[in-house]
Amino acid sequence: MKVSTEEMRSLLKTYFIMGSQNCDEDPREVLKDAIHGGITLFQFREKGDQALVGEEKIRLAKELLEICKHYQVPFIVNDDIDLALKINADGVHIGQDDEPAEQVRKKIGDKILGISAHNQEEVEAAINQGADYIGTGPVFPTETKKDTEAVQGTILVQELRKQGISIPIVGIGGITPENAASVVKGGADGVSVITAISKAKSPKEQARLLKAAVDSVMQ
Ligand code: 3NM
Repeated sequence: MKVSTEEMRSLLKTYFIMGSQNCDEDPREVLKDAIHGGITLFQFREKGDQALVGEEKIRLAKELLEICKHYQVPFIVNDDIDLALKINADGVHIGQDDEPAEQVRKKIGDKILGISAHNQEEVEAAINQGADYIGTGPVFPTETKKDTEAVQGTILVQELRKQGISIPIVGIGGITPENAASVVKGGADGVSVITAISKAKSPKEQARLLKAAVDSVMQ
C-alpha cells in the first residue's frame, strides 16, 4: 500500500542514512543502537571507496533489513533499484544522476520513492515524476559527501514552502542535534544524517537528541 503524505512526513523526522563505510563499529550494532534511540526511517547507502560490493553488499543489506523489520523501521535503499527489489525493501532514494525517476517509479510500484533535488526546478520535476519525498542539501557544510552542491542553509525549503509546495521534505548535510531544530523551523519535515549518528560514541543518545530537537519544533 502506498504511504500517505502525512505518514511520510512523520517517517522523515529522524532519518538515519548509513553504509559500512560510515561506521567505525559494526554497522548492525550501530543501526540497532540508532533504532533504540528513536530513528524513524533508515537508508542503506553503501557507497564510495571503502564500500562493500557484490555478495557482501547484498548480505549486509539483508541483515540490516531484518533488523529494521524487527523494529518496524522502514528500510530504503540508495540508488540500487535492483537490490531494493531483490530484498523487498520499503523504498529507494535516487539522485539527479541516477536512473530516470519515472522509470524507477514503474519498477518499484507503490514502494517509497525519495529524490534528491537542489533547486526549485528539480523539486517540481521530482514531484511530477512521482516522488513521495524530496531530500535537499547540503543544508550545512559536510565532509561526508565530496561532490555536493553549494551549501544552501534553509533558504530553498523556506522558499518552496512560501510558494505552497507541500511535498514532504527532509534536509541533509552537516546536521547535528544542535542545528536540527533550525532545519525544521525552515519548513522541512525532518532531518537526515549520516555521521552525526554513525560516528557517535553513542548512536542511541545522538538519535534521541536529534529526534527531541525535531519534536521540539513540531509540538
Ligand atoms: N547528500 P552528514 S549531503 C549523502 O547535499 C549526502 O545532497 C547530500 O552526511 C546532499 O550527515 C550528504 O555526515 C552527506 O553530513 C550527509
